[in-house]
Parts: sequence; structure tokens; C-alpha cells
Amino acid sequence: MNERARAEAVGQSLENSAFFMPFSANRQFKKAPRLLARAEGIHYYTPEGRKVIDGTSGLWCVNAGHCRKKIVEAVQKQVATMEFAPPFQMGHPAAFEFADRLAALAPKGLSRVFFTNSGSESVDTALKLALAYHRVRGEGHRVRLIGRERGYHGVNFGGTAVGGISGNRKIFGALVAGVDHLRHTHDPARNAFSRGQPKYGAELAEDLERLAQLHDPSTIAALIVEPVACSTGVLVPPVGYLERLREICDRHGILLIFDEVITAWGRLGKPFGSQYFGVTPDLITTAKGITNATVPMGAVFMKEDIYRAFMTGPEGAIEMPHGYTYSSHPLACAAGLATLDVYAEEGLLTRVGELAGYWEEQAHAFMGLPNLVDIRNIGLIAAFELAPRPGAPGARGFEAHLRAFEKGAYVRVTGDIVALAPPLIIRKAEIDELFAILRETLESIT
Ligand code: PXG
Ligand code: PLP
Repeated sequence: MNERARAEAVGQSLENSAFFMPFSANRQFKKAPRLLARAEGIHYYTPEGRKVIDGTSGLWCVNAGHCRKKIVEAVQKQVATMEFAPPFQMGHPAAFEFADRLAALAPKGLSRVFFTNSGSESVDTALKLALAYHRVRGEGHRVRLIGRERGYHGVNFGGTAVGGISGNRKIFGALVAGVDHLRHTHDPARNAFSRGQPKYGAELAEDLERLAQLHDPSTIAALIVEPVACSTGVLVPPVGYLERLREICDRHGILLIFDEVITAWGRLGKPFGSQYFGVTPDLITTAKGITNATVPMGAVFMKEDIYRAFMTGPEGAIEMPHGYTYSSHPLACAAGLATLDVYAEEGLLTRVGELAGYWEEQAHAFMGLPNLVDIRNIGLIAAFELAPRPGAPGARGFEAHLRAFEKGAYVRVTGDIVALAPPLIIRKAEIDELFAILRETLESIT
């Protein structure tokens, strides 16, 4: 069966498919599917063979571009050599090598790595590490976790609880006890059309001081925030804001967790967003680009003294009763090691430094398009916010997603916000191409 025939066969039967699609409008999709069949470099190809530029790196994860030969071959070799090794009380060499190579890239001091299989698992792992760290040090009274409105920290219970996107929380019961949220930093009245970090809003960090006083600082274990809140539609931190959060955490013995599932692996022009902003958290959660999304994997980075706090008690005892069957999976480690090679050989973890200025110029050239109420950008990320159609929030955004796809670009949409974050290998001419498709798309939406 050729690709087209297969697509048609699949297309006909999708309406009754058993697949309950994640974060998708199932019924709408199954009526008019948008299928991808193949990928290479910065492009996807549909089953009919149509070429589509990947404007959001899959889901912000294919940082080195698709189907990179070196990574594919490393996984192929590993799967034929040892497809699985138990990670509890056993090990395989690549896991140790990968952890050491990752730690060498991390902000100074974040020298230890715990492996997971996704961003959601990284978040729940980091929250558990924070609670347990205080407890093993005799500060078991620190039981509260603070997140932020509009934050996205994955979909497991801990991450849903500290997350701040109300639509992702409201149907899931009481979630986790002892969680509170800072105000978000979005302030279009003062900051619309900011280039890079917005000028106003550092004082919003004082909301942490307010919550600390409300609950008593000694009850708070950790604060988790995304350095740039991406899923909610790209909220860039105001100048000075992250620094203030760090100061308040230090003042009160609160651990600061940066959720860098998207901002790590070169998206801002440094290996980690923390390095870009010059603010060092106590723990960092990552996933996605850690293996170029070739095999699912996540990792939590922690400061040396957090690791050391656990390394007490009898030597034969298990220090941390936590881990996943697939922690440090051999295929993920193989993919990850090859990914780091590609990142290093092509300078991808710093390449955005050269591209970001051009990216920003081209993004802000959209100013004045109909219904466009904000443009936000940082690193190789840009968001275009459309005014909601009266009575139909999200309609313009969804239309933009559909039309862009018809015109040859895959772009991610949250509500009425179009978010772009292409693979870091993109060239200037290809940025032009992507933006040309988006411009045509936005101009066509009434
Ligand atoms: N934290 C952050 C900051 C994320 O961006 C997760 C945790 C969860 O990772 P996993 O691997 O469990 O999905 C994420 C994931 C979007 C979009 O279009 C963003 C994510 C996932 C899917 C879609 O904005 N971010
Ligand atoms: N549920 C059951 C019944 C299990 O046996 C296991 C793992 O052994 C899990 C859940 C957790 O699975 P994972 O380690 O893949 O997260």
C-alpha cells in the first residue's frame, strides 16, 4: 500500500478509532485528521507527501531537528545490544556516562542527576526530592509547595497541583494538599510588544514574600516556576523578577526549582535557561530536548548538598525510595549521548545567541496585523497573541493552527496565542519562510 492509500484507509476509519488522544479535540480531529508520516531536519511530511515546516520543534522538543542520523544509529545499535537493564540496584555504563556529561553542562553546583521519562515525572520527582530533602535534614515542617498562576508543570498529581492553568486542574478533584500559587507575571497594559524581557513587573516576585508570611516561611518546602512560562502562551519574566524570587527563597530556606523542560537544551542560547538569566536554582527539571525527543526521557538536576543530604544512614540502605522502571533506560541514554554529541558538534546549545536578534526583528515586524494584541519573544521562541473573537475564545487561534498547516507550517496554539519555537538548526532563509506562512495565515483570519 502506498502512503496515500494508507492515509486514506486510516482516514476512513479514524472516527471509530480506539485511540483516546491526549490534550486533543478527539471528535473534531477524528473527523478531519491531520496526520504526519515522516520527518527530516526542520520538516514533517504528511502521508500524502506534503512538506510541512516544523514551527514548534514537535512539542518544543526536537531541538536538533528530526531524524538525525547519529542519534537514530545510536538507538538502533543499542536496541540490538541491550534493550533494557533494571535501574534499581543494578546499572549499565551509559547511564553513568550520560549523567556525568549532563552534569558538566549544568549550572555550576548542580552536580547530580536523577533520571525520569518525561517532564511530568521530572516535576513530581523534584517536588518529592524537595520535601524529602527537608525531612531528612530535620525540617519536616516544610510541607508546602508553591507554584504560579498560568504555570505548566506536566500532568501528574504534583505537577497538576502546582500548575496554574485552571483548565488543566479544575476537573481533577482536590489534587495535593498544601499547595499555593504566586500571581502570574502577564501585564499587557504595561508590557505589550516587549522585545525580550519586559521592563515592568519585578515587584510581582514579592508575592512569594506575601505567601511566606501568610503560611509562615518555615512551612514552605519549595517554589517551582518556569523561567519562561511557555505552555500558557509564552510569558517572559520581567527584568529582575527571577533574581528577586531567588533572594526571597534564600531568605527563608525555600528551595527554588526551575522547570526547564522547554528552556533547557539551547532554546535561549545557553545549555540551560538558568545560565541565560544568570539565576541559579537549587533544582532543575528537564526532559524533551535531552534526547532530542527521540526516546522519552527526563532528568532532575540538583545541587550537591541536596544529594549529600540523602547520603547518610547505613550504607546498605536505599537513600531515596523513588524511581521509575524506565529511569535511565538504555535506549534513552544512547539517544541522549548521541544528542549531546550533535549539540556539541554543531554548536547548537549556543547557536540561538546568533539567531535571536534576527528572530526578534522578524517577529516584531508582524506589528500592525489585524487582531494582533501582543508579540512576545526570547531566545528562539515567539508568541503572537490574537484578540479573542467575541463570544468565541480560542476560535481565531485554532483557525490559525489549521490554516498554517494547510499552507505548510505546523505551529502550536494555546487559546488565541500562536507559539513558535523551531528546531535550533533553522537557517535565516527558513525563518523567513516560516514567518511568511504565518503572516499569510494571520492576514487571512478575520
Ligand atoms: N514542565 C514544563 C515547563 C513543560 O513545558 C512539562 C513540564 C511536562 O512534560 P511532559 O514530557 O510530561 O509532557 C512540560 C511540557 C505546548 C506543550 O504546546 C508544552 C508541553 C507539553 C505539551 C505541549 O505548550 N510542555
Ligand atoms: N503499577 C504497577 C502495578 C507496577 O508494578 C509498577 C512498576 O513496577 C508501576 C505501576 C510503576 O511503573 P513505572 O515504574 O513504569 O512508573
